[in-house]
Amino acid sequence: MTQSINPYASGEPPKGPAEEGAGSVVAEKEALQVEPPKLYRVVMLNDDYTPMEFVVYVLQELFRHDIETATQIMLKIHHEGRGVCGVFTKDVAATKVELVLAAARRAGHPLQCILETA
Ligand code: TYC
Repeated sequence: MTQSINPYASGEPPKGPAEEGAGSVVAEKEALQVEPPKLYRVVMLNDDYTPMEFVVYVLQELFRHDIETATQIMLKIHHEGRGVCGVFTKDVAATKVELVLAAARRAGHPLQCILETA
């Protein structure tokens, strides 16, 4: 006898509705309560030494802001002491902070950047 690869082809005649439920597990139609992921702000801090151009470059390259938005954010940080670069899930936000700090260190600038819960 040849074996069928169709798992539903048991060779038995199809079961009626009454027979079908017997002994089987029924998945309850319960709405799964999936919480939205927590979000984190990447906040950049002002200092007296990092060149404005470097901050604008970082905001463009690492946060994908266009040059106008990057310049506005940089000026806000410069005038107000801090500014939000973007809002992300935890891992993404932590990676962005690491990338900013690494780029600043490599370039010899004291630029600081922190994570905040959004
Ligand atoms: N205050 C810096 C300057 O005058 C510019 C600057 C802006 C530095 C934003 C850091 O996050 C910063 N060169």
